[in-house]
Amino acid sequence: DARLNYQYSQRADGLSNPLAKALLALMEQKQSNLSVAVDLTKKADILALIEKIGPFVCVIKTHVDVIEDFDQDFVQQLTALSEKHRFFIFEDRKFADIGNTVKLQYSSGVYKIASWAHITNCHTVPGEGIVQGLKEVGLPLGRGLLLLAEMSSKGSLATGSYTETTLEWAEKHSDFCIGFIAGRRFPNLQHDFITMSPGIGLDVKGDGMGQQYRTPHEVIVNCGSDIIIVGRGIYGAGRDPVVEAQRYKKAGWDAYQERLTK
Ligand code: 5IU
Repeated sequence: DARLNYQYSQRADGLSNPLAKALLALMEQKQSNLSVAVDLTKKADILALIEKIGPFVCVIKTHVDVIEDFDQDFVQQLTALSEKHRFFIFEDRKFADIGNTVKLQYSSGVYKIASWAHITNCHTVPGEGIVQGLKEVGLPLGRGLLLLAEMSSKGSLATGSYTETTLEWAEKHSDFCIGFIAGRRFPNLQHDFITMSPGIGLDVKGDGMGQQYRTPHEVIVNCGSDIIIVGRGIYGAGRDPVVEAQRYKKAGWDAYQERLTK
């Protein structure tokens, strides 16, 4: 796959979605392929963490349904931080219902995800209608979707023909699907896509609940992924998030540089 030797910014031509192009350009500008998963439960803790690590990331990944004091003020502050530190917001919602229902879940309710999250994602278990439903809401707003082609957790059923069909739907909806959550780049696709990989850790191999960690070098150099997603490796107990964010940013960027010259 020749695109593995392209710079992120050079790959913008291969993706039609404007958000995807902007993300690739930003990664090159900030020299960051690091996304941080901020799985904390208090608004103030999340915002304080993002204020510290924002300069080092291209994407902040949220799970807003774990925030105890979620409100529209959180959304406003998060949006302000994304403009101040220049990162994109990815709500890891993992939609998993029929098209009509996910349209409502994406646009409405308490969270109104489509109104603030640049990127979200979905399972493909319900069939292609889930992509169609989310696209009706997200595309006019300039949003992008990631399909869960694989998961990092042990025993995941997203493999084989499930993964293959997921790739077909991404090709078919490449105006809205900007890429995949997966542990590796998928070769021989017609369009280019951004691959984002969770389950990244430099110090530990797992969490005792099925999570499996690999290093930035392994996923970016050996497996061709584009963005590393790191959670507890950065904000976990006893860690200095600024030190760790810089460490993972460097590990991810060094791996990308190594890939370019391979
Ligand atoms: N996440 C995974 N694996 C996946 C998908 C999402 O770990 O396959 I899709 C999420 C869960 C968590 C973050 O929000 O990515 C990883 O956090 P840790 O680095 O703390 O394990």
